[in-house]
Amino acid sequence: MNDAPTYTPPKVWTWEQESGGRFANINRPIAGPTHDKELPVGKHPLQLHSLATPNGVKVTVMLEELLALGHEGAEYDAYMINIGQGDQFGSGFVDINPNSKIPALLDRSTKPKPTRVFESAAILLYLAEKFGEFVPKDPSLRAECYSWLMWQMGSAPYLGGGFGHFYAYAPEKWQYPIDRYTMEVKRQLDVLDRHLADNQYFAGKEYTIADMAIWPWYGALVKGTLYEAGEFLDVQSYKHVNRWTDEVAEREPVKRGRMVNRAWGKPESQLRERHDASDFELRTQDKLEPEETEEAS
Ligand SMILES: N[C@@H](CCC(=O)N[C@@H](CS)C(=O)NCC(=O)O)C(=O)O
Repeated sequence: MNDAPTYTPPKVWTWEQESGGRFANINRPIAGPTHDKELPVGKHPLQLHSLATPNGVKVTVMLEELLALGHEGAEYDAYMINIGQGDQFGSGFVDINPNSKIPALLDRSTKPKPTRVFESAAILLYLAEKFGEFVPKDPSLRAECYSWLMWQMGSAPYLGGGFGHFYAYAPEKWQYPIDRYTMEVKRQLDVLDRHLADNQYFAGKEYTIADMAIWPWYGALVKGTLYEAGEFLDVQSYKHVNRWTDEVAEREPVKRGRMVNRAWGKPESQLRERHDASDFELRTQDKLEPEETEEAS
């Protein structure tokens, strides 16, 4: 056990100071907008307001997968919400997601009024239903797909809010929460590994929205790109998760989807706003700001 000082909670908690650690500046105990800001509106029916974090990537991969299948109605404008600067608390964004978190989608094609969708799994299900894709037709396989989709939504907060927070973002390293969440995340990886030992994808032979939801989180984790925790978690030992991660990563729509609303990494991997399929060729950051790219290299 560690010897961190213990804390006696007061009778009633009050918000007196930032709790410390990375991202502390965007944490608040109240909801609602902090400032007035309209959202931009593009030319397509689907308007995505997001960022290329794992939750954001789920949706851009789905949209690129739908477009790759020829669904023209899935064309979309993707605008960037900079969560580090508090864009998620602007009034226009809060109107489409009262929970102030990316991703959020506005479908302007619906009558009599546009449809807002927030929570990444709700967006995946909305798009799957709208276009009739990426959810198995067979009821048992569909149940399997939904089960893994909801598994991801329930499990990732332990990975991000628990393990990631205490291992990478908290102001100090405390053994108790790191042990607690490392144990849980390794258990989760073992759950995935055992399932993928006997299944190509989460719902069997068919690639579905369950894979799209799990891949940006657990795929990044086993490749060591999340929280720089690859060695600590011994991610290479989860062989089947690694096999599946590599297979999904090879898909062209996945390669495109992960670039959208990305504002970090190699300039050629960043398509900060997407309005057209040609943007992947013409509007990545190396093309928009070639001088910055030269300085960075
Ligand atoms: N359950 C939500 C989680 C969304 C979420 O946590 N988004 C993060 C980025 S990955 C965010 O917007 N954070 C900003 C904040 O907490 O203020 C979903 O799956 O859509």
